[in-house]
Amino acid sequence: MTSTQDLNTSTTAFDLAAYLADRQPRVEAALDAAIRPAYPDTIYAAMRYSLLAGGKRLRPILCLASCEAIGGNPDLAMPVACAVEMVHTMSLIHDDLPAMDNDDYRRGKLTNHKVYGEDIAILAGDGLLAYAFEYIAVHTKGVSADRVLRAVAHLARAVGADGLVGGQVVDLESEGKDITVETLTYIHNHKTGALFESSVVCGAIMAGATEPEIEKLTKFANNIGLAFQIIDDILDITATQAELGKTAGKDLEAQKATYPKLWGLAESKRQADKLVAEAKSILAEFGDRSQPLQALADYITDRKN
Ligand code: GRG
Repeated sequence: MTSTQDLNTSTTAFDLAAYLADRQPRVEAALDAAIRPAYPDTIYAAMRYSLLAGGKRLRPILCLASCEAIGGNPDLAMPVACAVEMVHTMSLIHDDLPAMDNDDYRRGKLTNHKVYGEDIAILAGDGLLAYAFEYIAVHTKGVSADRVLRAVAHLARAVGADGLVGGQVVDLESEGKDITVETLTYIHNHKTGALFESSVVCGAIMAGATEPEIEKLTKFANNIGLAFQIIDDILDITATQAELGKTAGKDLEAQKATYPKLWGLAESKRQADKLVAEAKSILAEFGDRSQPLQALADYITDRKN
């Protein structure tokens, strides 16, 4: 078996920049092809506006990397990878609405409701959410129906009251209150972690992962999901609007509980690094095929936006 030390060394050798330079345009092209302009023009334009506005494409790339980690051809996972990005994008559109976080900028551009109005922005989110599931069901090829069904169920759970929706509700109810670290972690495990988990697990399901493999990848994804959010809280304080592509300092302004508020900046970074180190060690037995996932885990704590 490959030791964690060996994997750490080989991760350093892995060229993440080259990997991303290959994967990001592939994901962009697949998303562009997934939703074409159509009638009614406004709704398709609004859906495409946010879906194709850039973004790191971290969730779909994790999905493809997870499929590879199990030995699958990443093409098998492209429809579910696109679906995950559609769900993520719709959650950003709804999160930015005046009734939620009320943001003017996202991905370096005006938010969906600022361009198309609140009514169309709500419907653009709804349209993306519904289409995400249709897209998996109709466009996944070369994967058995039971695997497709399992991925659909996993992603649906991540979206609902036990996932993003539940996390958002507790977040809204916690604004302006002193909350415990347990409540903050609940919010982020659901608002952010659930979709990371589904991205990784659904990619692995496409490749026919075994139950023990799915269990390990779930733990890996939960760790990197939480680390991602801790870094997000740090960047909200330390990065500029130009770097983030969205308003900086929003958490302080909205009196939101954050990890830096509870732990301070240095301890928050230490906790994120610890979660990523643990995540990488979980993948030790997956060998070299997990190099992209390992490097993506490192990227989560090293990123600047
Ligand atoms: C899912 C039905 C349904 C409704 C949405 C609004 C809402 C319920 C949930 C909020 C979810 C949310 C916006 C969580 C924050 C996640 C997060 C850290 C986003 C930033 O992700 P990045 O940095 O963004 O990966 P890019 O733009 O790079 O994709």
